[in-house]
Formats: sequence, structure tokens, C-alpha cells
Amino acid sequence: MDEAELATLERRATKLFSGRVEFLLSAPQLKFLPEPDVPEIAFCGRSNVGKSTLLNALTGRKAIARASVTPGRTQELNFFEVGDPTLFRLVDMPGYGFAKAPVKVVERWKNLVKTYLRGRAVLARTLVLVDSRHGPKEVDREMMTMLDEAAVGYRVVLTKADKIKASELEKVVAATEAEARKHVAAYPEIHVTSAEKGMGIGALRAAVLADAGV
Ligand SMILES: Nc1nc2c(ncn2[C@@H]2O[C@H](COP(=O)(O)OP(=O)(O)O)[C@@H](O)[C@H]2O)c(=O)[nH]1
Ligand SMILES: [Mg+2]
Repeated sequence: MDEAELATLERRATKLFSGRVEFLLSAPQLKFLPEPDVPEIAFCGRSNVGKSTLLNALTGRKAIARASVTPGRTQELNFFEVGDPTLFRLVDMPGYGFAKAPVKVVERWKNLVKTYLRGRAVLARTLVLVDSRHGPKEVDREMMTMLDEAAVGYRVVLTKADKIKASELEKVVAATEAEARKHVAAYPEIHVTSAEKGMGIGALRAAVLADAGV
């Protein structure tokens, strides 16, 4: 795609996201998933990485997805519809890697997340969010490997880029790109974002649109 096409896609994406975006439902178990009738884009990442905040930034809304006060509280899959009529859905996944949850609870959401990611026919793309301040951690690598094995294509998205210095960001970007290259299902190019500053949001909107095939 050349620059002019990309700019057009970005404009179309911004227009679409400024239109109808609605919370559909929260699924605490697989039986509550909505009908698989439109493409879905899933947002994964460690608890507190900025999933809900990024979802809000993409849709240009302050609080359509609830940014969590207590890390690890959201253990449901939250579905948001985009477009009128609905063209695709965004899915805010439960965060992984929080220390305080009981083993049983962790097992339950691991199963829910795995089963969804492996078996959801309409899953068009997954975004794996990684905190710019930390880079990919062991739990991120585990998630990426699981997605590789499930042959689910994903984009790695660095969040909170405003929180570190440009020189440090450069290093984290390089390390994250190196990690992405090790994973067969990962896009080689990563996204660098800051919901706070609006950095990388337009490009990610365009990518989501392209991934959803609309
Ligand atoms: N400075 C800054 N803070 C962010 C950014 N994105 C998220 N946060 C903060 O990080 C915390 C966790 O965000 P949240 O969206 O709830 O994470 P989630 O658990 O992955 O859904 C919140 O306090 C957010 O305000 C960002 O781009 N920049
Ligand atoms: Mg959240």
C-alpha cells in the first residue's frame, strides 16, 4: 500500500470509528459469546498494559471500555460493535500475568482466552499489547507462542510510549521487533502507540480496518 492509499484508509478508519461504536456484551464464559457473524479483532496483553485505554483512544471515546482501577479485575471478554450496521467487533480480552489472582481463577480465564483465540472462526486479527517501559516479558512470549501454535495472526503494539525517553524507546522498539521476528504468526512491523498523546493511533485504526477486511 502506498502513502496516498494509507492516508485514505486512515481517513476512512477515523470516520468509521467516530460513528457508531457500542458495547455489546461481556462474556464470562464461552457460552455467552455473540453469534460469530462479523469479523472480530481481539486485544490481548498483560493486566494494566493499556488495553482498555487503547480501545478508548481508537474509538475516540473517553470510557467506552472501562480502564481498570484494580489490575486483573476484568475477567470477561468484552465485545464492542463498530459500524451501523455492525461491520466488525473489537474484543477487550482479560489481562494475563497478574500475580494476586488465585490459581483456579487464573486457570479459568486462561482456558476461556485460549479456547476463544484458538477456535473463533471470525477472529480476523489479534493485537498483542506490550508496555513500552518493559518490552516483551515471559508472559508476552508465552502468549505469542500460543498464538503461533494456533496460527492466529497478530500485531505487536507497544503502549504508553509517552512514558519513556525517545532513546530508550528506540531500544525497546528494536528488542520488540527482534522478538516479533522469532514468531511465525507475528507481523514483522510493530506499532508504537501512546493513547495519552494520540501517537500511532491513526495508523492502528487503519490497520484494524484492513485486518477486519472493511
Ligand atoms: N501515560 C500513559 N498512560 C496510559 C496509557 N495507556 C494506558 N495508560 C494508563 O495505564 C493504566 C492501565 O490502563 P488500562 O487501559 O486500564 O489497562 P488494561 O488493564 O490493559 O485494560 C491506566 O492508569 C491508564 O491510564 C498511555 O498511552 N500513556
Ligand atoms: Mg482493561
